Amino acid sequence: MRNIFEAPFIKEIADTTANMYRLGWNERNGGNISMILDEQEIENYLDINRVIREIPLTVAFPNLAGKYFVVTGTGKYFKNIKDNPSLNIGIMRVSEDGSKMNLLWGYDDGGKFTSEITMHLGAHEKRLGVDENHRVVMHAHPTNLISMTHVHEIDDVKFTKTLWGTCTECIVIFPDGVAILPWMVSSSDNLGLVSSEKFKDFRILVWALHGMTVTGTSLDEAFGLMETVEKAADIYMHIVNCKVKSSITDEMLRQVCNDFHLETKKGWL
Ligand code: 2HA
Ligand code: ZN
Repeated sequence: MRNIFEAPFIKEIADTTANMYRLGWNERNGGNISMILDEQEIENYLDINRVIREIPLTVAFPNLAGKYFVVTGTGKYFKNIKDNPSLNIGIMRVSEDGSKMNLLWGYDDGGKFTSEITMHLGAHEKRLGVDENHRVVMHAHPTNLISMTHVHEIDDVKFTKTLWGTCTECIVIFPDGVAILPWMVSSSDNLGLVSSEKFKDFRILVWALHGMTVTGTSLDEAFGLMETVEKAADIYMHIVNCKVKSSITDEMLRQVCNDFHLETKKGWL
């Protein structure tokens, strides 16, 4: 067996979470990440037949049975993952009936997966339905994005168009737009299930007065979506109370879409 602490997927999660912490997106235990792993990717590093513990889920996901995930732990701090990955993250396989997670590695202190697990597994299920290369769900609390939800209308089209309007690259990075949900109690199955529905059509979901969840085929891709949305929200918060003299119009957005061959949602432009 190879040393799992040197596995590329552990190193990548550790580096990404440290970076997110450094950017101020993941205070205390804020935020969570889950990533699909291939069996071939992990069997060099751990015995996939040795289940340490079974951890029940509150919502079953039979469509994900047999899939492997690395998931950040509930109550754990992103800033601590790099120095102690096996305490702060876990590797699991979804049980045959989809009602449990079989722990194969990690959560050394008896811990378990993030409190947002229903949203994570629901998002994985829905994104896999539209993109077989989908792998990552990433949730964080970026300051400008949360600030924006205090002062902006909570509406998918209006919120997306404000973000697209802040700087020209936005529509290039997320032509499929941003979904936004009004405030709801966090870490609940209800929020998880309502959120999952949004991931049928979107890679980016904002929770008003809470934060943002993004999905992607890699940690880099998900991170890139998050930093682009947060950058746009930062610009918005800088200009919202200024006398604006120049803006990106729908016609300009249409020109970008033509030149870059981008598809946005029907009727949004
Ligand atoms: O993990 O971010 O949404 C703590 C949270 C809950
Ligand atoms: Zn959160």
